[in-house]
Amino acid sequence: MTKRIPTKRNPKNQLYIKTISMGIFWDLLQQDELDKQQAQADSVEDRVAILETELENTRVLLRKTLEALETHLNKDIDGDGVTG
Ligand SMILES: [Ca+2]
Repeated sequence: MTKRIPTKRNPKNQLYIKTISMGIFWDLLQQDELDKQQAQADSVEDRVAILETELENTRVLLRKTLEALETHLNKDIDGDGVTG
């Protein structure tokens, strides 16, 4: 049995997390669409262009996820001195 770790919760924080979660959900849907395009792309140029878009989207999604996690835990995870 795992022990639950208490986290600092407040309504404002929860709303923020909910909003960020929806953004992340849409980002994942967009990623799925890019995956389909990637599977259908014929030329190397097309594939590279799709991969570049995917990389940028992944970076944005990683940043949003990290910010949401830092806000939720109220902790600076990436060491930039800022929480959230
Ligand atoms: Ca940080």
